Amino acid sequence: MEEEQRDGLGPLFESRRGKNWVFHRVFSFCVFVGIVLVWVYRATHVPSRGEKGRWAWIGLFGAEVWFGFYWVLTQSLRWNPIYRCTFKHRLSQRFEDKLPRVDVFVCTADPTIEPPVMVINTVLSVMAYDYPAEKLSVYLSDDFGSKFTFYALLEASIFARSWLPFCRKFKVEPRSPAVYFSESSKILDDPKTEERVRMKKLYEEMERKINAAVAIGGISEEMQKQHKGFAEWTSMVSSRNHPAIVQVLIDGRDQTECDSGGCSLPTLVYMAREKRPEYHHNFKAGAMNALLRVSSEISNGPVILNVDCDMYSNNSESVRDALCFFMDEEKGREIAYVQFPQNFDNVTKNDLYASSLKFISDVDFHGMDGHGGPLYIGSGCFHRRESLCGKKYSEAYKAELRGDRPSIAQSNVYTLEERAKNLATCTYEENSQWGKEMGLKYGFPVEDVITGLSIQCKGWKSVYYNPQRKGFLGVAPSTLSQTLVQHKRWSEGDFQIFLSKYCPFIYGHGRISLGLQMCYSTYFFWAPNSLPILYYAIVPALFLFNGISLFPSLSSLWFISFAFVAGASFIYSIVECLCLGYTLQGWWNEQRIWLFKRTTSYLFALVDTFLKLLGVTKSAFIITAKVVDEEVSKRYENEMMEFGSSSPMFVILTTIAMLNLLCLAIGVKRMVMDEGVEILDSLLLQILICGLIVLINAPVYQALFLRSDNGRMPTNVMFASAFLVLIAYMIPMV
Ligand SMILES: *C1O[C@H](CO)[C@@H](O)[C@H](O)[C@H]1NC(C)=O
Ligand SMILES: *[C@@H]1O[C@H](CO)[C@@H](O)[C@H](O)[C@H]1NC(C)=O
Repeated sequence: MEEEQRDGLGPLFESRRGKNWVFHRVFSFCVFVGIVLVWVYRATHVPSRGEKGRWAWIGLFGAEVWFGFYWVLTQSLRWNPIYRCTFKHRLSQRFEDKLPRVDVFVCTADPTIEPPVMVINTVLSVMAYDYPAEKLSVYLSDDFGSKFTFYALLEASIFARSWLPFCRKFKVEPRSPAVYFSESSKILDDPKTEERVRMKKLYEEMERKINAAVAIGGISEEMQKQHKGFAEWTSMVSSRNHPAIVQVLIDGRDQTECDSGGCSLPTLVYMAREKRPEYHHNFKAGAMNALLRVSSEISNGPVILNVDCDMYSNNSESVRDALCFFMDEEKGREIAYVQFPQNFDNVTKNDLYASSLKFISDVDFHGMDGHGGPLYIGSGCFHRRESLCGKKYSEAYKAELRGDRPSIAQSNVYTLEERAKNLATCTYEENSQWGKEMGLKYGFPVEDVITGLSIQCKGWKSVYYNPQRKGFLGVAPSTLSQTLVQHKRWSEGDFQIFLSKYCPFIYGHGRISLGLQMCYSTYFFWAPNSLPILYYAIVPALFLFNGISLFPSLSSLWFISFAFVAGASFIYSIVECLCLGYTLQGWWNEQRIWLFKRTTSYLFALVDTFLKLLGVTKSAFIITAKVVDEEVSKRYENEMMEFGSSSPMFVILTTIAMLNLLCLAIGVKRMVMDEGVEILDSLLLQILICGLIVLINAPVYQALFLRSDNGRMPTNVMFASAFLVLIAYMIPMV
């Protein structure tokens, strides 16, 4: 007992430094020496004027200077990793009756891409947090203004009355009913679990009703009579043109509202902010800001959790975890947000599209945490309301997570809804600081990253919490084009930030540490990374074809510096991947997607950014689809790469693959025939580079020549690439 009391006095969280940092620094130093030697070699061996390959050489030098520079930046991510753990029992001991209110924001934008059933599963999983219900409020922002999403949420509000007590009684985990019932099929066979079977039936009945309504495209009159909210959907309402809709589906203040176990329920609110064609809606940032205002009127929780509609909570204690950071007496007050990693529950065994983002979540973000805190990545993130609303950090700041309930909260639901609607209109933000100094920032495709950066620049810290058992699980892209398009959007948004006045080296100068500025830049430079990689993937091959050497020969001592830098990086990445729990095949897939992203997504992002700067095109926000057809998902589960559409990105991939294959085969054959084997000595590195690219592209050749299913490479892509390869051969070798 005594010990427990003493234990209750300790900090609410602890930070631990990574173990291998000394080794890593020594290793980095050695690689750096290797890189410098490569530079020296390039600078001292430029072919003289008139000699073939002079310009190609200078280009390679440029690429290698860039790689070296970028490599230095990435070292910041591994320099000082920090790992966190929390003590939830101390939180309960000290604060159980003083816990702050928490508002959860779930955002959805399109019911065809994000089906209502998926959305309400996420909503139910967060409603079921192990947290006092009267202090929990859940808001769904529906940017499509879909009647079906509203209907689904209404059904969920009814289902929650049985689901929440059920979760408490059986300590259900995870608390997304769809996931729970799909995973625990075995438990359900147990005859003792009658109640679970009943619950499952109830869930399936709800799911059926919602899907049926969506399928026939209408909601029965009878159903519509059940709730006044349906009256909002007059014939004038369309997804792009409708007034603000705010409906409080469960009013948590109402003592008579309780679940089947007699306990109170969390507040549940549906919001579709006003949309008018003549007003720009600012995508998700606009929705979040409307939520910030609407929630301030209804519950005004000082802590906000933001999740995407496909990211269900996989741990009912995550709120308490996050509060351990905010409420720690000593270090809590400077923390503005607690970011959880984005994890996914539908990644295949070998992570075909490298969509688990393991490096980002298991390496990079721990590194950033050591420099002042991770990025805000738009989902699975707990915020202090004040900092999200633009408050600067100051030493004098008292970290009390009180936040009064809005006085209006005394009034009846109808008044509340009307007040809230006025906060979600198109004109509300005119001439205000919203989108600039308040709330999420407008004008950037990655509104979350820029908002996180500006919060950190206001003096706040952030924390990365990556527990063993993941807090949030979402749906990863499950086709190649989805993956590439998603990365195009990210890299484009990040690069735009770099070019704007928020460039971390300028805006962040003196506000955040140099290490953190470097960490941010590693993401912001994704797009420009494409050019040197593309150069490396094309030029050595073409010169190999013509028998011109651009690298030191095997007999030269300089060879060692190239071999060391490449070899050491490869081995390091294999070991790191295996430590992170990848399979060897998974590592190889990661390398492939690494190359694919750089030659397509990032290139397109770069081009689009410049077109936008020149005013040729405008931004658009593409949501990655969360559903694909059955045949496609079968191929995904079998780890068969999905091509199948005539995307210009695939033309580039195919061109690079074919070019390297032909150069390697024809070039090597011709040289050996004409000049004997000795010449290969001077071309060895080029052959290795080409060979590696060929190996990595194995699935592309397969899709081109061997497959007959619908996921193979379309014929027109093949012809377009063949044409491009021909053109490439006509480039004079200078
Ligand atoms: C992942 O999710 C997609 C989309 O819902 C689905 O098609 C695919 O089968 C899932 N894959 C796995 C391995 O669960
Ligand atoms: C999700 O939660 C369950 C427990 O409910 C756990 O067994 C599982 O490992 C978690 N998933 C991940 C990816 O951590």
